[in-house]
Amino acid sequence: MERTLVIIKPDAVEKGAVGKILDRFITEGFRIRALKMFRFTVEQAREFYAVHKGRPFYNELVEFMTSGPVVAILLEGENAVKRVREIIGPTDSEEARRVAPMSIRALFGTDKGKNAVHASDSLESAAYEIPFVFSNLELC
Ligand code: RTP
Ligand code: MG
Repeated sequence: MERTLVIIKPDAVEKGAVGKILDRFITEGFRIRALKMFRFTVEQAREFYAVHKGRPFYNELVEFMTSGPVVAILLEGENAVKRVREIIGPTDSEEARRVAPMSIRALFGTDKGKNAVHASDSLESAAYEIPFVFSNLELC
């Protein structure tokens, strides 16, 4: 069993897509082990996405991720990291609509920046991101 972190980004929360996205992961067979809504501070978003420091889109990404509330979900399942990345689709929502039309980013994202969801891209990222967002007491 693997655990991975999904964050429903401000664009998808604003659109009212939280329920549909949660339902998709449950239907795909994952167990929800933790769940909460919060709003990142600029400092927290910079740290969460520290791996992208120096990239041209970094400031825009931090601005977007702090623009409204997000919903974080800790998912558990077999091969969860890879399977969740497949279910969310490519980073660019427009590309997702071409190559993976049933993916979450195809269905709920707008473009390369506003792409509805984040998901850990490796076990190593998940090990950084899960305790960043959830404390021990919040895990079920
Ligand atoms: P994420 O970390 O959010 O799950 O997304 P990802 O792995 O598919 O993509 P990554 O390369 O890690 O990029 C992180 C987020 O930065 C924004 N981005 N904007 N304007 C751009 O060229 C650009 N490139 C990336 C997206 O919000 C992306 O999800
Ligand atoms: Mg990433």
